[in-house]
Amino acid sequence: MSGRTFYITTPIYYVNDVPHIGHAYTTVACDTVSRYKRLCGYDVFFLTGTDEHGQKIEQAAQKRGITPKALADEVVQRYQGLWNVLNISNTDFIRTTDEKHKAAVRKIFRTMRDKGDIYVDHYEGWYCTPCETYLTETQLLDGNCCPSCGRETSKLKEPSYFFKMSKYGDTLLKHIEENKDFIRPESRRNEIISFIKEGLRDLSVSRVSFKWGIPVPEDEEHVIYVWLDALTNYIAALGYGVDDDSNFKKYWPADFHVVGKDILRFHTVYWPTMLLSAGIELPKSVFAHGWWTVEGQKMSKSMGNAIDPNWLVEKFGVDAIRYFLLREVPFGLDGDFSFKGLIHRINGDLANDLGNLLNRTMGMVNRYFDGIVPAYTEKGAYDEALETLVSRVFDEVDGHLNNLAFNKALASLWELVSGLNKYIDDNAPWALAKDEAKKDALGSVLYTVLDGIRLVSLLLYPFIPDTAVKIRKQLNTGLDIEKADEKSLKAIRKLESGQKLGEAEQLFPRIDEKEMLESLKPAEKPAEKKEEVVEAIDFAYFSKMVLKAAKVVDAEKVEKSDKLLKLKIDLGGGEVRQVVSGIAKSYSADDMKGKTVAVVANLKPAKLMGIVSEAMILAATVGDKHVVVELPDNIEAGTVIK
Ligand code: ME8
Repeated sequence: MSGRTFYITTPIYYVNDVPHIGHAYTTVACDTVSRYKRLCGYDVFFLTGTDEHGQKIEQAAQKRGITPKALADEVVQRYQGLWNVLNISNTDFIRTTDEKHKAAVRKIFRTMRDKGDIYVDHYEGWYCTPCETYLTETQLLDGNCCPSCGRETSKLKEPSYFFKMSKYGDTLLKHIEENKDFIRPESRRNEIISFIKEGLRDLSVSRVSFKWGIPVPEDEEHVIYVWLDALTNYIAALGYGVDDDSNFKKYWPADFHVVGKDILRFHTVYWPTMLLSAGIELPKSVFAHGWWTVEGQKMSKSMGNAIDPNWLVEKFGVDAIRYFLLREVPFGLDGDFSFKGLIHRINGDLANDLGNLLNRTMGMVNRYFDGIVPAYTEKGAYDEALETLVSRVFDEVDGHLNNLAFNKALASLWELVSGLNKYIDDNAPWALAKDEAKKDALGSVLYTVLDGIRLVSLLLYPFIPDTAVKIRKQLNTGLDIEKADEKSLKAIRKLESGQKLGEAEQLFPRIDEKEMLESLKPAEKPAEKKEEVVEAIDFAYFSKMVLKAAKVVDAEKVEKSDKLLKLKIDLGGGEVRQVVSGIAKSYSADDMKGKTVAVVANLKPAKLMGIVSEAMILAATVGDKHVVVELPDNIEAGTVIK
């Protein structure tokens, strides 16, 4: 070990969602750099983990009727299982419910407070009582309505600790301007610079409106704000805040925090100002990668199109998925996951270019040398050009990987794959084989290609480790990939001669595109099953609900809302009530007039966009479409439904 260290992190993922290819992308990318750095002799610490506190998780657990910790314990296994399936070589997996994490959060909070950077004030925000969520002004719909339930929110004030983030704006700006690599890619850097230049505000860093979190030291009424909690994972995993902080001394500052563009601001404004306050060195680089869509659509739980990577791996193999994610788009840009694109990459790059190179070479060594690796005895006319290519490709891959330019690194590596295929064509071993006098030349050519394949396998290893190992098995080399080091990495003619090749095995069988696309028809594609646990209620509970037939006597659209209709309903016995209903995308006011509908008649009145609603019309909901529950016209208004 050279003593050089390398520390890389993924975000810690929320446990109120299940892993999809977006999460897999970041983690596979970090794994690739980690493996490459280890190959170069670095002592690597690669961290991933889960973010388990906060109101959203508390609510998700509540919905399932389990504790937040039980929910986290369950979802964490999905992440850990997936990282296993994807061959992720992380050094540690941190959970924000780990004791060492909590200790680190308490320590950083105390350090910031001791510095005089934390004070008590009031947090003011828009609060949706049914959803129990604070919302920012920009999240509100139609004035001050909640984006998830449509109900009116109210302005609430609660006591909160604040972090004097504003104090560090200038220092941070200077740091960003002086350290070009601190925020990457460049376009994102400019975005953050503008944001800071607008002036930083102090940050509310505690909440009293929910309980699931780390209590503020010495004031347990408050829990620490989730982002302060979560960001601290990067030093907590190294032992900051516990007795043995040798890893913190050894690996910090991080070489890369790799994140999606969605959470760049937290990592390049909140986190560094926290560190400045706590007197801790800043990370060297935060890299924000782009966003994946699936077949052109945003991935989301509610759309049910978040593809389960486990299923993808089962269907296409782990290395095809790893390769596709890293090859398809530049790391800082957005990308689209399509099955067509995936199949093209598999058939083109992996089966054709790489697979054929290995197959045809193994075939010729079997044919002309009984499968024994020949010796290199004669320099050929094309050898020097190939040597130059090898050297260039190794240098380029190194440069690209140090900049997280995975797609460029793979494009360079494929130049070597193509270069080796061309080397075979130029030397035409099949012609040399016809002349016994050219046996040495033939052996040297095939040796050079086999050794070239060994070199390719070294650079493939960080990206698609299983395939690299399979290739080495077929070469039957005793050289250990993991024992390579930077200096000898690109050394040529290291492959042994005289050993028998291993069994030939096709690396990536070609996929019949039409057949595969056919087999992926909707039923099978979006694999993420939604698990809804429905709580059983007893009859007494049900009978508290009063359901009645009602006649719609009048209806009009609510101005400035594309979702709401305001209706007057007759509930029999001369009782007419006003109802606001979110069905305007499916029904016009005229459609509704005269209908006999089913309503919940004893719901507490609520205001929607400032208009009082005194009952609720029942409807079947499919996406944002509604079909109201209609009753035959001869059912009288006010008839009870049981
Ligand atoms: O934000 N395309 O967790 P999270 C690309 N807990 N990457 C995607 C993606 C997509 N469509 N969807 C998700 C959190 N990601 C916080 C982080 S860190 C201290 C706390 C990846 O579960 C991407 O890396 O919402 C993104 O930043 C991350 O998942 C968000 O994961």
